[in-house]
Amino acid sequence: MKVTVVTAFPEFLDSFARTSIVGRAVEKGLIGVTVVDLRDFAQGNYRQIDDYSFGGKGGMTLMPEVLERALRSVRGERTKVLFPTPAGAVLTQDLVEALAREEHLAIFCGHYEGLDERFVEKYVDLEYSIGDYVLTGGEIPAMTLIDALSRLVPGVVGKERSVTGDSFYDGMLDTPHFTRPAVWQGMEVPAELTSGNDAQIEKWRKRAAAGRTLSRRPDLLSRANVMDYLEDEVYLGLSVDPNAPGLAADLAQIALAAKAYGLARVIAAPQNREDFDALRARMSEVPEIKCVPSVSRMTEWAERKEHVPLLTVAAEIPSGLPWMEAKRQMVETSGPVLLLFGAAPRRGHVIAMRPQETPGGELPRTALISATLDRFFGSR
Ligand code: 6GU
Repeated sequence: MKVTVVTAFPEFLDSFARTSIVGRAVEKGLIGVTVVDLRDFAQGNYRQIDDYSFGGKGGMTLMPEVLERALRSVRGERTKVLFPTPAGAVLTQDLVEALAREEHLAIFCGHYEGLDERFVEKYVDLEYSIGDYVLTGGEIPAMTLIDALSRLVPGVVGKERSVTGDSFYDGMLDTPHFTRPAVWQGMEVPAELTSGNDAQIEKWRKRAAAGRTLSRRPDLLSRANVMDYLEDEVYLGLSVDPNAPGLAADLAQIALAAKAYGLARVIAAPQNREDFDALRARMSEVPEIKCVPSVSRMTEWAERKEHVPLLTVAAEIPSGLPWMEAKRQMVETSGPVLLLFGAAPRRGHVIAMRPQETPGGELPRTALISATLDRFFGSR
């Protein structure tokens, strides 16, 4: 991966490209960073690169012909041209990951009021912002992007774990970190972390990450895959009509989807207890699905397996919560989860979830269940 930064303040980036982790990555040839002085492409005695903005209040704008000459000198076959500006699309980890797949990025740093819009229109592929505040120029946003890109290049950051375990992995915030001493100014490191028990440590970290995300950045939750942040297994429950056409084939598909999203088991119960034998007979070809006589037996079965009370998220309840709120409550609560379609148990801890609406009419159940699983356990 190669990055070229075109700037009127090259010395600002020079030390950055030579320092710390990015500097080491450049030195090792893992990432190429070239800094180009925009003034080298200026003409005339004054080496002018900017001029007053038309209709502005005295602000300056970088001139299109200077920018174009710089671009001609740095542009390769597959160069993506970037312009950092507070008016751009906000830079997210997703966008960084997409840009990391590019061969060559050329970042044009604006100053003063920015770049002439005609240059932007003709040559810029992406305008990005690093947040909702205004900086004096694009150099810091250029360094921000290079830093974020460099840690995705294999070999730049030590252990793979420190990349994937970080904030925004699976869309959740990072867990808090502690080091020695175990007690500092009367404050103790959480006992779980010093326990030496790997399972307990992992559980604490996941809970801490989930708690932080819920309280600080609930907006991240809609896109996050929350599977790893739940304490126990997730079961998929279905209340079915044993006489429905195509039932065995549909349930076999649902079982595949459940497995793909990391759920523990699919359990089916007939709508009427008397139909249990009929259900069992029809489902004999789909052994991966557990059949039980009723929804309450379904919850009992899972609770006996998990040794703790179950949280049931009952989908398809018209008076229920929007899925996002159901997801939030699911992460907030601990214990195993039953995601139940078509019924709600009468006892236990139940979160009722509204049926998903689709604008063009109803989805077949197999598709609806896959779509729901993706909202909870899909990777971004
Ligand atoms: Cl990309 N540029 C400037 N000048 N200010 C910003 C920014 C970019 N992102 C946030 N503020």
